[in-house]
Amino acid sequence: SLIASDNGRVVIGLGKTGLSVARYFSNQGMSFAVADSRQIPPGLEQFRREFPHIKLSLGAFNTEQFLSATELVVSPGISLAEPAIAAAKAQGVVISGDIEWFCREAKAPIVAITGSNGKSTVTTLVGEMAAYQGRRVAVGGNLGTPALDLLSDDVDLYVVELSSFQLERCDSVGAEVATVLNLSEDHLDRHGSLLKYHQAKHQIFKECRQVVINRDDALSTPLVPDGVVRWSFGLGRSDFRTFGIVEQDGEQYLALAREALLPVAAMKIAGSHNISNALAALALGSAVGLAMPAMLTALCDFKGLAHRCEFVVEHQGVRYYNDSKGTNVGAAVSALRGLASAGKVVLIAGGVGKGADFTPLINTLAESARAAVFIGEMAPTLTEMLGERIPATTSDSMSSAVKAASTYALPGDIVLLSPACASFDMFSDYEHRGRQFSEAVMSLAGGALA
Ligand code: UMA
Ligand code: ADP
Repeated sequence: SLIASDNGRVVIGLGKTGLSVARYFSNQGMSFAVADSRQIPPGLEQFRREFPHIKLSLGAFNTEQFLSATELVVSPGISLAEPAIAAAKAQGVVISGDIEWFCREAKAPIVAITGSNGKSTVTTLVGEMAAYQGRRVAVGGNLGTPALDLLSDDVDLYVVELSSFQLERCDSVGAEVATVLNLSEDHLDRHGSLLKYHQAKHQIFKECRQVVINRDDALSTPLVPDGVVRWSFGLGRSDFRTFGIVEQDGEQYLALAREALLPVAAMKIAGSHNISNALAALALGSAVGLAMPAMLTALCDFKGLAHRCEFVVEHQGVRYYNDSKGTNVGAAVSALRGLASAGKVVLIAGGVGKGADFTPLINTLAESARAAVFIGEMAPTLTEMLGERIPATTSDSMSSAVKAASTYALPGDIVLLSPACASFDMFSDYEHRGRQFSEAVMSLAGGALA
């Protein structure tokens, strides 16, 4: 019947992903319906314009609709534990996501990148490397353009950043090369445990032809058959098919095996985590046949992405850095460590904690920082955990946090926003949070943001 065919496939979520899935199904001439638990989802207006005749259900999910479907294509922002979805899954309804469909359809090789931190940086870098080489590359996924919107016959290489939520609902990626850059706690509120989060991330290796392993993080090592080609990177010395660091005349170089490739100082991105990101990008690029000169030129030119340890301004001898994308404990710890060699840090942190253990952050703060300013939901917990080990205070807005931080900072110090938390208790997203920080800093410094 007409109703049954409408209900055959239900696209759940009408954000960026839902819209891209709708476009894809519609281009394929496939029938589908769409559901979103919100009354006014972000993609609503555009959906009504592009697909006036497709059935759309808004508000509380309808369990009957999901139970009678053949497949639910679930957006990453929605948990599979959502009762109506879990019930359908238990009844044998197929669960998939946009990445499953993307991987089935993509004709060109895929570079698939996940990890707790550094995904966007490495994805962008590999994309730039491929572009310098003259490849027709498409870059997106969890970063930027949704994967299905990248599909085109003109593309000869896909570079996609994949989140744990996208991977958890993808059966088989089939990448040319796949990597889990690193693994530390994140999103435990959704995945329940580090093990589940680890399992979701490792889905990226399903049916891949080559892997890139981080020698400094055992949790990045995949269980894959012997025939799969292995590359690796790490901050130690390197060997055959491995990227690492060598020292020559007192200077550090990025290296392949024992061969120095590029002085670390020639790159514009700083911090040991970014050296690691550069090596990962070299390994991924090599796996898909990019030539060294193109890759090294891209590494030299890359200025880093906004909101990732981004330099804002120097005011009264204090340098201000915006690391608003530092949204988990591992990221904030590596930002703190990465900048510690350049000066004492006053850290602004806090927000939505996502069920993480903040002990590593508190210990790093107590060991090396000048002071801390805590914001958002996690502020009371962080204040209590830190105790009297270094000076700390709480602020209820970004502008007062920046003011407080500037009072603690001495000439030569660094004020760093690296929240270790999600932003949605006080801001619409990490970019909004980063912009508010930069604006507050600039008004403190007596200038306006360019
Ligand atoms: N939502 C509902 N009801 C619904 C559907 C969604 O309440 O029926 C809510 C979700 O709970 C969530 C929000 O809407 O809070 C967005 O969910 P979505 O799945 O519709 O999001 P999209 O707009 O499709 O964006 C998603 C990714 N978002 C998430 O995974 C939360 C984007 O990554 C990604 O860029 C985009 O697809 C294109 O691939 C963002 C992100 O924060 C940047 N990712 C997380 C991260 O990087 O840590 C994983
Ligand atoms: P993701 O896309 O995984 O969130 P980004 O490249 O956007 O990663 O970087 C987010 C933040 O994570 C950075 O601002 C920095 O604080 C931290 N970071 C980046 N690369 C690494 C890394 N290799 N290891 C640990 N932390 C990192």
